[in-house]
Amino acid sequence: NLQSIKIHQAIRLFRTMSEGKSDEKVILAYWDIRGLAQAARFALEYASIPYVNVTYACGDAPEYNVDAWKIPKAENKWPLDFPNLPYLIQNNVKITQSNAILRHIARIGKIGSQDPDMQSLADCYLEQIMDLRNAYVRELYGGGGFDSHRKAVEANIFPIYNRILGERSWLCGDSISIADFHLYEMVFQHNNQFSGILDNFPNLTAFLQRFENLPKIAEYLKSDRFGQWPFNNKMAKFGSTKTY
Ligand SMILES: N[C@@H](CCC(=O)N[C@@H](CS)C(=O)NCC(=O)O)C(=O)O
Repeated sequence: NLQSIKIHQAIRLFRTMSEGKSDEKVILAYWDIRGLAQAARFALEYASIPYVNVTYACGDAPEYNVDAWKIPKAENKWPLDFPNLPYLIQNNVKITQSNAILRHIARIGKIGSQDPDMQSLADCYLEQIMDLRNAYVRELYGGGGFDSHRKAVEANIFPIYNRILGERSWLCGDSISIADFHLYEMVFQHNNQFSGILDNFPNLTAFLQRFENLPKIAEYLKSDRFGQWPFNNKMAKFGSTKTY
């Protein structure tokens, strides 16, 4: 299964790519979890871009050994200017930063409106969703203040997305944008952890369904490429084992 391979196989593949012998276009690498990479995986699937999903595994408690990534990071064979996870390699494009990766996928896959005004709106939402993720991640890997996080999301964040998605099918209008891919992931995760959180937000429930019904996404969710990864890594306070 080319979708989930080990790093040494990926390096071999990359050499073949550089020699122009491979049809495989993109390497996307991350921990073997959904985390910061899942929106990019959805976007690659949606745009039918062939990709190889490289995963690194974190060791179990109490050590949480990260050598599987620390060692290749130190060797930096790709080479990346700022080695991190996720990273994306596509011939001469070697990038980190999950939002840069999403935008790259949107550009090469022509995802969403090509109008610059619309793309700027998508960028705005994408960063806003990243703020939500970062607030959530602070509790998941740190404070564990899930009650107050849930209350803040219910009071201040989901009402806004629920309103927007009552006015149009996707965040930016009739066509999906990269921001929708990350919003899906966040709404899905919150709905999984916080039972009933969508009760007052029917447009978010409909949005989850709409996303899952996209033919390419539906196909992916049923395929063996969909890894059924846990949401978070092993040291997280929630979602370090599969909960959906
Ligand atoms: N701002 C970066 C954050 C990347 C990041 O924090 N990656 C975490 C996993 S979520 C990691 O383990 N990075 C490996 C490292 O720091 O070497 C992004 O959006 O991609």
